[in-house]
Amino acid sequence: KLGYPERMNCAVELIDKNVAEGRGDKLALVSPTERWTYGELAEKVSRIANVLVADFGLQPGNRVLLRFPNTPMMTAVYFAILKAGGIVVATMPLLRAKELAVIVDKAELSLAVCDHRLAEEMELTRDRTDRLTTILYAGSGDEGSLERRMEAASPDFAACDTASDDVCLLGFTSGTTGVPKATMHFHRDMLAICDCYSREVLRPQESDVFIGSPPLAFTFGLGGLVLFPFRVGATAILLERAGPDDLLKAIPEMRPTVMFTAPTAYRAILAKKGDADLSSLRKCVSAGEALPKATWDDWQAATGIRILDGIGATEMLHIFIAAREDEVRPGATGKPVPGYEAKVIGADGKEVSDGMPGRLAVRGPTGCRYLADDRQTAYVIDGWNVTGDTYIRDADGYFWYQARSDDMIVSAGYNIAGPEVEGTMLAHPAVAECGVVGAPDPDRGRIVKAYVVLKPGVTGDAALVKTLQDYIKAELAPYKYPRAIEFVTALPRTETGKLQRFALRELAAG
Ligand code: 3SK
Repeated sequence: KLGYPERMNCAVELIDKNVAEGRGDKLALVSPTERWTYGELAEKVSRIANVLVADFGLQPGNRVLLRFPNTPMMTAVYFAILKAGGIVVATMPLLRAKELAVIVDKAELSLAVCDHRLAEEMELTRDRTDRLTTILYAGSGDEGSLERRMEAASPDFAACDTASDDVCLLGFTSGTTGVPKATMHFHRDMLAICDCYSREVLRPQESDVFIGSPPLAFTFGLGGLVLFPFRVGATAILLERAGPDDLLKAIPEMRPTVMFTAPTAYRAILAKKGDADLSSLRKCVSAGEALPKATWDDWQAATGIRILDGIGATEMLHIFIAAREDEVRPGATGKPVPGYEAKVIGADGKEVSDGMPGRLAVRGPTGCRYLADDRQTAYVIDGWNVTGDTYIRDADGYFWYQARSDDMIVSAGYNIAGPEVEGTMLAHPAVAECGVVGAPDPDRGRIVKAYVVLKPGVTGDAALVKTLQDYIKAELAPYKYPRAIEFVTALPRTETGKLQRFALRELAAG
């Protein structure tokens, strides 16, 4: 039982409470150019809330578009909207006007707060939709900019008396299919992910310093880089650019202790690490995609750290299956996070036996509430969230990822999980990245096709194709080997780093 009060504003719980409990002088946010204590952050949040209400007429329940790279100012605006009872609609910084206009129309947004460096695409968005009437820019230094208005605003703001089940966040996901959906989350959900996944599995301390790559617009990043540290009064490092090279530079300099990133980044960091000092890290979390055992092993060999894998979804807000450090079973995602239940179901909706593959269904304190979307009834069935992932649960209760349910390849009657072939391929010394999909085939219906990015200096020729095929046949049941292998320079990925298998499938279909 999480037992949150009926009336509660998560901005008070996550920001003001730190000040009230004596952490006003403790560092909350660090970036390459800024260092804000909890006291400074709380004051900025209140000033911005005053600007939004007094200058822009923000009312409780109004939605606000947020366009920023990961910065302290983005965090302050985020919590200001929440403190004023508004609803945040944060978007990936790289989105284009065409994509933004879809979000603006779907969420019926009239007000945006935007980093001035993203102004060009923001203005193009305004040209595409009549809804968006007001854009407040931050960082421009102009007369009407957010910072100039903050100077004139009061540092005190009484938090809106929200209900704990008032919506505070609309999380947009285009998933791996490309058609955007908005998921609604409550004030209490923001705390629930801290008090379930973070408190029970990650177990951070006040002395921890968090770092990572996911954008705050992606709820993986929001939880890992803001909510989890703030819930325990820890410190978060925010990097606007957080690719492998940026992390490799920042970690030795800034000495973080907890890192959130995705499997691709772990592999890239290992490939480029050299003698970089990563010794400050004590916990590393991976999500966003299945973590192949080969990546887990390589990271442990290089750093001594046992990566905490997890599966989350924008629909669930954060991670719902994971394993504590002392319970990790490499290659398995883990067990349901305390507070959540999970099961594996067959096509008839009934639970399948342990060891059998089926669709993952999960329920807990957070869950899917799509905004005006027919797909709600397919996602939530009898109170269970059916996430679209195929899993096997073993006799010890560990959940083993197989594939996205639509990524299973049926070839000559065999069911083959593309990610299993990918994970095995990645353990080959010539392979840097790999994506496996079904390609149409007149005889077998589909064949397994692998798109492979090679490590620098390796030549992709017919001999290597044969070597890789023989290698897979030796490692996995031979019917799973990729009958077609194509060498490519990069794989198509979503902005959150997930492999876009639908794009590979289209490519494979010709
Ligand atoms: O979508 C995901 O992969 C995810 C993972 C962890 C936490 C949150 C999310 C949305």
